Amino acid sequence: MAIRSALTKRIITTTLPGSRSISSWWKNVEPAPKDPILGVTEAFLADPSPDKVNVGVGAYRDDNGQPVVLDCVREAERRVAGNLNMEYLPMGGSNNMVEETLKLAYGEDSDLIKDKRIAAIQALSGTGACRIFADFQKRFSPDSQIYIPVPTWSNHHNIWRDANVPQRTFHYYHPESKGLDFASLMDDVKNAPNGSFFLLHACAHNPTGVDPTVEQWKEISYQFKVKGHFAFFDMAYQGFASGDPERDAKSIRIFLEDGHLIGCSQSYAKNMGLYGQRVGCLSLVCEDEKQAVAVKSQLQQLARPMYSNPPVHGALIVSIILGDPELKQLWLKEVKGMADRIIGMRTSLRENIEKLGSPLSWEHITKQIGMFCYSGMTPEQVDRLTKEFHIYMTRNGRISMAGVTSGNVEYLAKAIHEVTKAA
Ligand code: PLA
Repeated sequence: MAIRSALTKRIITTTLPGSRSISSWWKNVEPAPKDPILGVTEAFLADPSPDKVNVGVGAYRDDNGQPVVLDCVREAERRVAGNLNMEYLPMGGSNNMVEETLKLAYGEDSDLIKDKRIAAIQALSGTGACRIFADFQKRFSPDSQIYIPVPTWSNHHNIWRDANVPQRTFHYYHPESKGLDFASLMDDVKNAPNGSFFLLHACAHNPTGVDPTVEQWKEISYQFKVKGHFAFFDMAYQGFASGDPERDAKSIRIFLEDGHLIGCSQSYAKNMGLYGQRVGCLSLVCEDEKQAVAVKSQLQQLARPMYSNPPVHGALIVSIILGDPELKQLWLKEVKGMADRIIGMRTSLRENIEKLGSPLSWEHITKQIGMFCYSGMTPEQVDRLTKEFHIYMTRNGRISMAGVTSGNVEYLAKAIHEVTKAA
């Protein structure tokens, strides 16, 4: 034993001629900065306070603050139990799941689906779909850039950075009005070089909760047509904006009506509550079936060296739910239930802050939609909320309304009033 440890020590510290010291491989590695969203959950978990509230990550909770597994998912799991073999899925994932998923984005009776013009693969949830697209963009349009709204989901920047696609930004949010800066957005669309790539949030924009109106989407689509831009839709919250997935796909449908060849990332993390199952879909509309076959084969080739093929369990759950009309109805009801609870909490949070006599306007809490409220609080105010009240949220002032409950809304309102009343 003693001999062995002495030997190990020698191996670790010996430097052979011409080689580097064995112990020094990673000596230049500095700790990575904390993730602005998932880092909040880490800090929340480490806080022993019984009062703590997590409104950081966008994860739906019931009114008791508990994570939710939808009834339709429970039923699908019952049907899976014991019937699932553990074989690999194809590189492009479950064909059933992909087929059902495309119907949600492109429409039940979409000609694009019938004509097999959509290249689509199962992806590792929305993040994986965005990442495969970013890699595809780099590979097949190597000199292109991506235009990203200000602000956006923080991970969009990481995804396109790691895919080595240069990033540009376009105006989106107007801090004073706490609404859409439509005029500047349109200017940026017009001023971008013809044929630019744009990342658009299909609905329930994260973090602002501000979406263009139907009329504005039509104008955006028209201008994209004039400029020959490519629209990549990230649809991570289908159903969370209006409570109805069909209505929430309106932006995409407008672009399709105008004949755009769009790209789309879909995720079941939020609307089916399948967060950790990592199930989603990447799709690209092509000119014809032949092109779609080629594009799909290339998407699969991007997946193969990265993770080979996607996980099977979540895909099966989605296929079962969407493939059974009764379970699908149940799902739609449950999505609406989640969206409605969040809308109720918006009203309650606003009323509670106003009741305390806040000198500020909190109208935007109820005007904004989807999972988040972009409160307008400063990073310093958020820091105070965390330090003094054990309330955890991202430093950009984003409140995950999905974490607000009848039990914590009053406490949250008081704390927000406390840190903002002198502003
Ligand atoms: N796109 C947008 C706009 C998102 O907000 C998120 C998740 C995703 C994609 C990816 O989700 P998925 O990979 O789990 O399908 N945003 C969360 C979580 C909910 C996160 O940051 O990962 C958020 O709190 O912003």
